Amino acid sequence: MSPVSSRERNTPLGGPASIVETACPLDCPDACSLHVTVRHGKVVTIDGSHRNPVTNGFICAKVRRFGERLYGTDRLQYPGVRRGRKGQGRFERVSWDVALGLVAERMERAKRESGGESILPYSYGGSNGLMTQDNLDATLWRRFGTSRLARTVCAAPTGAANMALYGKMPSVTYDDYPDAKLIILWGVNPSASGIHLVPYVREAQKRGAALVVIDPRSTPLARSAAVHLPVKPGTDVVVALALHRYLFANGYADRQFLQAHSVGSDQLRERAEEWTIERAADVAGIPAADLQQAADLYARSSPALIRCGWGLERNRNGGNAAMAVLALPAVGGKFGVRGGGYSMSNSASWDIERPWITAPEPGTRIVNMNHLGRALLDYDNPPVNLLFVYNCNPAATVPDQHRIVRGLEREDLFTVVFEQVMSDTALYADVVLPATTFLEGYDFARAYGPVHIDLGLPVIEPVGEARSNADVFGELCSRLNVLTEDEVSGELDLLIRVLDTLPGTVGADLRAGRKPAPSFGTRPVQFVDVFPKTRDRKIDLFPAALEESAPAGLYRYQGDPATAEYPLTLISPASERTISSTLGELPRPDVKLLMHPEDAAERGLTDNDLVRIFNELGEVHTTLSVLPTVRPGTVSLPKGLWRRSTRNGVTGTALVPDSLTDIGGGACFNDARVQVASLPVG
Ligand SMILES: Nc1nc2c(c(=O)[nH]1)N[C@H]1C(S)=C(S)[C@@H](COP(=O)(O)OP(=O)(O)OC[C@H]3O[C@@H](n4cnc5c(=O)[nH]c(N)nc54)[C@H](O)[C@@H]3O)O[C@H]1N2
Ligand SMILES: Nc1nc2c(c(=O)[nH]1)N[C@H]1C(S)=C(S)[C@@H](COP(=O)(O)OP(=O)(O)OC[C@H]3O[C@@H](n4cnc5c(=O)[nH]c(N)nc54)[C@H](O)[C@@H]3O)O[C@H]1N2
Ligand code: SF4
Ligand SMILES: [Mo]
Repeated sequence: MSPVSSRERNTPLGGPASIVETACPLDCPDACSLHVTVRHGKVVTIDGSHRNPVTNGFICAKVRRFGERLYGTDRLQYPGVRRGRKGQGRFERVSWDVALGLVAERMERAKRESGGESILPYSYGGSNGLMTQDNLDATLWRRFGTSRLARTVCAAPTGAANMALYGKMPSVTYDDYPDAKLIILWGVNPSASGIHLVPYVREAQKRGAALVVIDPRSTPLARSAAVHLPVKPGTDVVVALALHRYLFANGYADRQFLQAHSVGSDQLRERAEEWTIERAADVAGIPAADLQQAADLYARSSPALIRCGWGLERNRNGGNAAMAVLALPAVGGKFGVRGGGYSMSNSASWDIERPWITAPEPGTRIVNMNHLGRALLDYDNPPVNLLFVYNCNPAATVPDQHRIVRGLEREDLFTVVFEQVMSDTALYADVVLPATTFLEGYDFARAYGPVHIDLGLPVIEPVGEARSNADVFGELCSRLNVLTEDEVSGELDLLIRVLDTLPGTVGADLRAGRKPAPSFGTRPVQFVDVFPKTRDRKIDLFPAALEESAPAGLYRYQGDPATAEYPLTLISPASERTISSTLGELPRPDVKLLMHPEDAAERGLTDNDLVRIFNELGEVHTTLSVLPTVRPGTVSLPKGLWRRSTRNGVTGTALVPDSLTDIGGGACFNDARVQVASLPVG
């Protein structure tokens, strides 16, 4: 029996024009409810619906354009086998049977000749729903004994800090922002990266809350902040330590709370000791008076809420920055009231185990995904001979682009890319497999800002011969004989298992033939309704394991990697045009490097000049935008560019070293140090 009534499935595919209610699962905190108009089986418009009050009828401009991805010239419609040079993108259409037969045969050969670890499955979030990752793919890789992947390109440092301090306790949801009297947006730009938070921040401001924004750029919300600290990227750890020192030194530390609910506050206090307001302000390149004002506001306000974003984690000091920032509400005694505490990724709030993956994890080699280039070029014992990429576009999004491309060019590497579009990575495939998008299948959208789960329905039939991850990995599992009899083996099977496992009412609604409403979690008050999920339920302010593993120890600043030759910091924040590199194939206005007027003047550059941005790893050619919306010494390019979006087919990730963060093994995107010069014409 299908768990979905035929009415739900037929409406979208039938009549000449119908409206389908679905949900956006993409890697964005908001998980919007969508209203999709379909005519003659094709998507015509995509808009926000009111079914989910957080969405409130509006969505971002990029997903409104998703139809252009569905039917665009870059869409992959059929399996293909490479016929040209690697990177050239010439493929011959083959059947799924031939393509999957070839993939299975090459996997078996790789395992026979060099062992399962010579196969590297490479994936990240993709569509980011429950159906599209960590399901049959996980079963396949585990049973086949491939290398394992540490998925660290994002949220690894902040995640590790949140786990170590609080065991990833659920955090403040959007609904409770209006209760705050002070909101600190720390390394986060909701105006681009989670637009539904903005109205809640505005509502809080309307009710008298003060806003502090800590960001090297003057983002839209920074412009209305009581205090904007345009810190030098990578210096957040010292800024946060100065706040700790101030709280401890001036009687604002909540000793009673610390005593009852934490361990390690003395060591934290010791490490903070050297960071006076003046010294931290000097290192961060901000006025000491502004930092003092932020410290006073934080010390005296309640409820005080810190939204810790991901902008502060993407550098060599990122793990300790996240530790120091997330420790602030503990020291300041900000928990225990609605609107107080911290707010981070709420992705762990539902505690969704995946009981349908029964294969145990093998003890095979772990490859950090930020070292893809090295893995392809340097690893031996065994070398990586087969790379299987899905849910990810590493040639565009992972550090050290040139090294990755050199790896992908290896003639003796067999590369499978399972993708929705002919991405920068797919161009290097030996076999390309076309994947469905979230509008062509079922998925579960999990919000990680607010807390809700919503069901995504197939709005249209798959375009061309595109197939879902569950379907394709299910077939590979059976071709390679890795499933036991009672295991989930295909898409429908998986859908039923997920429905059985989900908390809330999504599953029940669906079975009863009701249009499922988003299922909401609670609005927990930290230290009233929810507590740390650490072993002793206490906050561990000085986790011994991290003190040992972090190169300079906990709460230590490792300095700035700038040199005289490459003095400028290149950052690459989320933009309104793409989600990471998803939708980056669509036409866009000329991509520009943002630079402060002082830096431009120093280099004799003016607005709209053609420039080269370069360091020892590579060189990117774009036009220049000279504006004071970024601090001097820092320049900015959008994240997620495709190689076609710059003048020379090289993007910002080519300038990013593949070094790792102090905690969590994360990517150091914002440790790119560069020089910028005018590009001679001709
Ligand atoms: N439109 C859109 N939305 C997205 C995404 C997208 O690509 N596009 N991506 C999604 C994903 S995968 C993620 S992880 C989130 C990320 O969302 P955010 O947390 O907003 O992360 P970023 O955009 O990387 O950076 C946020 C801000 O940090 C600033 N920043 C850079 N370096 C530093 C620093 O060292 N310290 C401080 N304090 N600030 C710094 C940047 O200027 C930027 O304004 O957004 C999600 N939502
Ligand atoms: N310069 C710079 N680069 C960055 C960052 C930065 O700050 N600066 N931030 C990084 C961040 S925060 C992140 S999260 C990473 C993300 O980097 P990636 O993981 O590469 O994310 P996307 O670029 O969105 O690529 C996901 C791909 O999966 C495909 N896909 C989607 N759904 C499915 C599916 O169901 N099946 C299959 N087979 N494929 C699917 C999409 O078409 C898309 O091409 O990028 C990072 N890159
Ligand atoms: S990307 Fe975010 S804002 Fe845009 S539709 Fe999806 S959930 Fe909503
Ligand atoms: Mo991310």
